[in-house]
Amino acid sequence: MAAEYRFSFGPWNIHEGADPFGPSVRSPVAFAKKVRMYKKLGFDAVQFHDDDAVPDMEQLAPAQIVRKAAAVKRLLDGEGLVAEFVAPRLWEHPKGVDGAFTSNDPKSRKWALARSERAIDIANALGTKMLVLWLAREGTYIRESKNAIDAHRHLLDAFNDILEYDPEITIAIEPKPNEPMDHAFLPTIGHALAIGTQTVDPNRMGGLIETAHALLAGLDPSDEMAFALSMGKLWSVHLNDQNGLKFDQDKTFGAANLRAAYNQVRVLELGGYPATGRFVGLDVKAMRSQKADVATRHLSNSRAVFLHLLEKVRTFPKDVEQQCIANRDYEALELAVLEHLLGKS
Ligand code: GLO
Ligand code: MG
Repeated sequence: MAAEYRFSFGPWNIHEGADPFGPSVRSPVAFAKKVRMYKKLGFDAVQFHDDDAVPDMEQLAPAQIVRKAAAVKRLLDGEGLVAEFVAPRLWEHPKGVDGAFTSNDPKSRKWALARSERAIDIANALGTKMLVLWLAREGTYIRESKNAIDAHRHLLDAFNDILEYDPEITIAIEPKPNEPMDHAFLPTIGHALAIGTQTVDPNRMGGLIETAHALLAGLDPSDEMAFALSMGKLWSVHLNDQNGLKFDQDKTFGAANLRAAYNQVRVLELGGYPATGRFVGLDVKAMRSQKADVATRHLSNSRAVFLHLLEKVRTFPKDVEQQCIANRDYEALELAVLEHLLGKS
C-alpha cells in the first residue's frame, strides 16, 4: 500500500556514538559494509557528503576525485541503490573555521567554492543532480564578528557560482537555526526559498526540511513542509524527532511527538510527495548506549513508524473530518484524531 514512498539515509547515520563529552563506543563500520545494509533495512537511496564518497578528496586532483566517485557509483549499482544527493562538507576543514561561503577571509570563500565544484563533480559521477547545502558554519558566535548584510550577499554569490558551474545542478538548502553556530544565516525554509528567488536560476533552487531543525527554530515541521510543498520546492526531507529546545537530537522519527510526526506524514500525503519521485530521508542517530549489533534499528524503526503513520493518515475517517470542519467543531476533530492514533477508530 505504501510502496510508492522510497527512503534514504546517509552513511553518517550509522555511527560510532561519539558526542562532545565522550569518545566513540562502537567500532566504525566500513562504507562498503554500510552500503550492503541499505536494502535490508528497507532503503533505496544513499545521501552523501562529498567526502563520504571520496574521503581523501582534499589531497586529490579533480580527475582523480571523479575516478574514485565513479567506483562508488559501481558499488551502488551492484546493490541496486541510487545516490539521492551530495552535500559538500564545508564545516570540518580548517579553512571553514569561521564559515565557508561567509568567511571574512576571501581565501576561505574561494576554497568553499572550489570544494563545492568538486562536490558537483562527485554528484555527476554518482548520477545525481542535487546538491544539498547544510550551511553549518555560515553564521556567527557573536553578531559583531561579521557584516551580516555582506554575508547574505556572499551566500547569493556562491549559489550563483554553483548554478553557473553546472547548468543542470539543483540546490536544496537545508536550513537550521543554530548549532554549531549561535545563530546561522538562512535559519528557516522561508529564508532559504526567498534567497533562491534572487539567484540567476530560481527554478534550480529548493529546500530540504529537517524535523529537528524546524523545531529548534520554534516552528511546526509540517507547516514548514507545507510552505515548501505549496511552491513545488520540497526536494527532500530529513525526518527525525526532537525533545524540546536543546541540541539537535536526531531521535527516531515519532519518538518524541507522535502526533507531530503524524502531521508530517499527512502533509507529505496532501502534497502528493511520492509522485514527485523524491525520497523520504531519515536523518536519525542511534542512542550512544546502543550496542553495535543493533545500532541500525533507529533507521528501520523510523521507516516503520513512518509507514504505520501513513496507514493512520490514509484510514482517518474523511467523513468525520469533513463533518467536524463543516460544524467548526475542532474539539470533536481533535478527539477523532487522538482516538484514531490510539487505535480506537
Ligand atoms: C546536521 C544536519 C546534517 C545534514 C547533512 C547533510 O544538523 O542535519 O546531518 O543533514 O550534513 O547535509
Ligand atoms: Mg539533516
